Amino acid sequence: RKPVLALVGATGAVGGVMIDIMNARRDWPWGEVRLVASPRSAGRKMTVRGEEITVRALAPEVFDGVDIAMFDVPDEVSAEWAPVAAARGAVAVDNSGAFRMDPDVPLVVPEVNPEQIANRPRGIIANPNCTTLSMMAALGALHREHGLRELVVASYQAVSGAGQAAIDRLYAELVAVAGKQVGTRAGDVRELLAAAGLSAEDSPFPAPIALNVVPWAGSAKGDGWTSEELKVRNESRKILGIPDLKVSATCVRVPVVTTHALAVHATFERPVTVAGAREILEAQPTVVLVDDADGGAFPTPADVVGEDPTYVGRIRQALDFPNTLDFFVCGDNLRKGAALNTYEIAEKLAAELAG
Ligand code: 2RA
Repeated sequence: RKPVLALVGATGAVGGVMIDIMNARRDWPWGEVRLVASPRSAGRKMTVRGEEITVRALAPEVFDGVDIAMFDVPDEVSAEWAPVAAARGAVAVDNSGAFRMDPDVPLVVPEVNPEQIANRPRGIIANPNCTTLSMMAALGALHREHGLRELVVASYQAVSGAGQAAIDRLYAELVAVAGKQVGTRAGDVRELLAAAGLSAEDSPFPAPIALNVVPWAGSAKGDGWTSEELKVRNESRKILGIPDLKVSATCVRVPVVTTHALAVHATFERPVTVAGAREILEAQPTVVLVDDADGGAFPTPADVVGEDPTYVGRIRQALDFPNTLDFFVCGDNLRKGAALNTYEIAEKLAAELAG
């Protein structure tokens, strides 16, 4: 029989992108798709590949007969329910942060460490955080050839990574500043937001996000670090299989709705050339190279929204560091950064079941 796939969190933002991805997929290995959400959203009807499916409420029995259950839900929901799905015989592919650093849960990027899919004693596979994921296809390919030793990263993260409230806030702030001559005087963006009734206390961001950048993403983790910065460090080490990789990240929120960008400073065991890096990245099917800076060609988030591959450009050999490349990478945080990578893992599991 063909495998049964469940999508938990079907009515959420990433769930919606997941359904778009499923609708566009050429190969379709599934015998049945079940859509699952909180009891509040249960009963809604959603269309997957022309078939209207009624969303079921999350409960243990929805996993009976399910082979693969994809979770696009908050950490605490995954922490409770992914083990329930696994206990009922499904492999849970989880896009939350609940299991990523569990030594008994592989953290998988299919084009980097697909062999880890088989190593799942808890019946759970984790999907990386979108910030880390955005650079993994490129870094994994370069690491295979040159041996990555150190990684220094600055992120430029889209607000959709912080959820719908963050998207709504950016739109509201943009309306408040639209058409105004601001930015010449300290404090005037804050004054305009206050005048529009947008109080700082109600914002998901610790500073204005319109006409600004905010060097803070995620939650405080001590000694000045944020959760996003520590995820970049811990997850990069685990995915690439380099436990002692030296990593330092600064995660910044920018007024972009979708697509994370990262400035990457990657140091390898051996000297690397730009030409050599281009050859490696051109051979990596899930990377698109847009790299003719002198001709004005480089990736920007606006060009990458809705795209499956990650885009790389501005590749430079760092002038004072012979073993180091600098480059800029953009990845749609809701697609490869979340739904797509999860679905690609599910597809690999379906192929495994088909033998
Ligand atoms: C963010 N990486 O951008 C997170 C989303 N998981 O906030």
